[in-house]
Amino acid sequence: MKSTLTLALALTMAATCGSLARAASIFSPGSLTPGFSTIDFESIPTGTLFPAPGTFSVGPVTFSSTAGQALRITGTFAFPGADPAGNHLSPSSGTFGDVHPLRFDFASPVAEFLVTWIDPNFANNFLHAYSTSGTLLESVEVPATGSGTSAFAGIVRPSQDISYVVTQVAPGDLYLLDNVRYGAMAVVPEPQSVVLLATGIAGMLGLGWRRRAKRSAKA
Ligand SMILES: [Ca+2]
Ligand SMILES: [Ca+2]
Repeated sequence: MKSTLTLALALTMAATCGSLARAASIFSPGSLTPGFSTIDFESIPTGTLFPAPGTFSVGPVTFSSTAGQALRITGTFAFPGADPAGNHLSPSSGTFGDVHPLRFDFASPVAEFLVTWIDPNFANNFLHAYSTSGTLLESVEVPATGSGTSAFAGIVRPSQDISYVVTQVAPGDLYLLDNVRYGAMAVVPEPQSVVLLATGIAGMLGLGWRRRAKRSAKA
């Protein structure tokens, strides 16, 4: 019985260790699971202002200002580096003096996301991922690629536990967001490992049943 328990434990570990490595910062769309969704803000006319408290939804994602300020869709910048194109989300009413943190909520928790952060001049720009209960799960720092550029930043998790994301802005750094990519697919455990694990458990249960049956036959 001990050996079958060891086998089951080994199978469980084999099934989960690959996915634990997924809890990580990512800096490229290629690191997302294929089939992810993208919000590119192209369906909202340039110049649209969402007045204070600044909240709106695109599909299952709700964007809001953590400071209760206005949000605006602009089409001003097309910086190289990542992939900004067309419209993007400005965390301000349009005057560059009131840039503030943004929050985006997923209607149901996701396992991974990636954004295009436009104009990261300085270090200390972050994206913080939170659970449904408001626990900080993980943070990623946006690469400071410099004025007039854009950079990718995101997080992949071993399970679908990211409920919302909040930006942290480096003091004095203006920024915009575009191409909010997100995926609900968590690859834990891999299908092959599930089959192996199920086979191991079934075998263990069968062995236990046969032993009990033998014992009761002897008694
Ligand atoms: Ca866009
Ligand atoms: Ca900037």
